[in-house]
Order: sequence, then structure tokens, then C-alpha cells
Amino acid sequence: MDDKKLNLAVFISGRGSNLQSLIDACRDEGYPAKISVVLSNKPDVPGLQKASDANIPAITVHHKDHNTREDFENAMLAALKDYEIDLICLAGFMRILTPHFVNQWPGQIINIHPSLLPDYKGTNTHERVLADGKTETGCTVHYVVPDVDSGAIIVQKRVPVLEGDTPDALAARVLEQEHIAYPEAIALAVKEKA
Ligand code: 4DW
Ligand code: GAR
Repeated sequence: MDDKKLNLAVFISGRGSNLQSLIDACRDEGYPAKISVVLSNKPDVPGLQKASDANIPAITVHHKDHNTREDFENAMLAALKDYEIDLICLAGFMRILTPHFVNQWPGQIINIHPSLLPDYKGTNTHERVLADGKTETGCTVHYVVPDVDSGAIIVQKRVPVLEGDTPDALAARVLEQEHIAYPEAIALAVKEKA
């Protein structure tokens, strides 16, 4: 029954390939969640088109239209009010959410990060993995807490670092696993809530 599905809001800032993997997962009748709304902090990004193509409401709350983070977050909170959201999925969403926002959604925000957290928090993960000569990296889906790239881990996927890898080659190999990890993590999060 559709009514029993978890209602997701997916937050994006750009390309939206993880959003697409969630759209595809939700097409499966047996998948326990559906995407009710997509929210971007940047106008005209490819991810918004992916949402529209899938007939999902797509909203832009441009952070530059707001003078403070609190105003920006209040605008996002207001936009979400029209939907009965159970879980917010950050998918390449690049604005830090302050405690003002996070504390209104305790245990209800998750994020995907392109490294094996707690290693390589922050940006340029693949460059740093290569510079350190690591033989393995991966991706992590985790609950969001005010401290960035922290919070309990839901799913991790590992990938090998190969001889001659460039940051782009490694990013592509990790991204393939991200597209598997994120739908899995949401299904697990649903089970945890049940
Ligand atoms: C993340 C962490 C820091 C920035 C961007 C993204 C990882 C995912 C994430 C997004 N929002 C979050 C998280 C998180 O893990 N935890 C919380 N909120 N609480 C980052 O430094 N962003 C800066 C802007 C970048 C840009 O607009 O290009 C910023 O100032 O927000
Ligand atoms: C993904 O690789 C995701 O792990 C990363 O941004 C990319 C978004 O791609 N997220 C972060 O680095 C968060 N700190 P997408 O827009 O194609 O999903």
C-alpha cells in the first residue's frame, strides 16, 4: 500500500545522480519509500530537471535570496510543511544545516558521503585518498547531526583504489557504489523506524 510508504524529501545542489538512483529504486512497487518533494538550494541545476522528469514536485530555495542561515532554513522548513515528510535525504546537498534545522528533524535526516567515514571528512576526498596511497576507499550513508560528516553510520560500501587511478576515475567507481548504498540505507532506516 502506497500510504504505508515512508515519505522522502531529497535535498540536492547539483547533478542529482544519487537522486536519480532513489527515483529508480522507488519505481519498484515493493520499495518502502517514495519521494514526495525535491528541494534544491541552487536554481536550474540538472537534479531539478530529473525530479520534474519523474513528476516529482521540485522546489528551489536559493540560499542567496536569504540574508542569514536561519532565514534560509526557515524558508526550507516552510516549503516542507506542505508535505508529510518522514525522512530528509541529503544527496549532494552542499549547505551546512545548523542545529536550528537539524534539531527539528531528530534522527530523520541522512546524508551520503564519498569516503569511508570517519576517514576523509570534508571535500576533495578522492584526491586525499590517492595522495595518502590508500588501497581502499568507498562511500558512507549516515545520520546527520549538527557536526558535519558525523552521526551514526547506516551503510558503507568499499571499492579498491587501482594502479594509475585519477581522482575522477576513483570518483566514478565510488559513485557506482553510492547509487547502490543510498537506496539500501533508506530501506534499512525504514526498518529501524518500524
Ligand atoms: C557537507 C558538509 C559541509 C558542507 C557541505 C556539505 C556534507 C553534507 C551536509 C550538508 N549539510 C549538512 C551536512 C552534514 O553532514 N551535517 C549538517 N549539515 N549539519 C559545507 O561546508 N558547505 C558550505 C557551502 C558550500 C557551498 O555552498 O558550495 C557552507 O557554508 O554551508
Ligand atoms: C556525491 O558523490 C556525494 O557523495 C557527494 O556529492 C556528490 C553528489 O553527486 N557528497 C558530498 O561530497 C557531501 N559532502 P550527485 O549530485 O550526482 O548525487
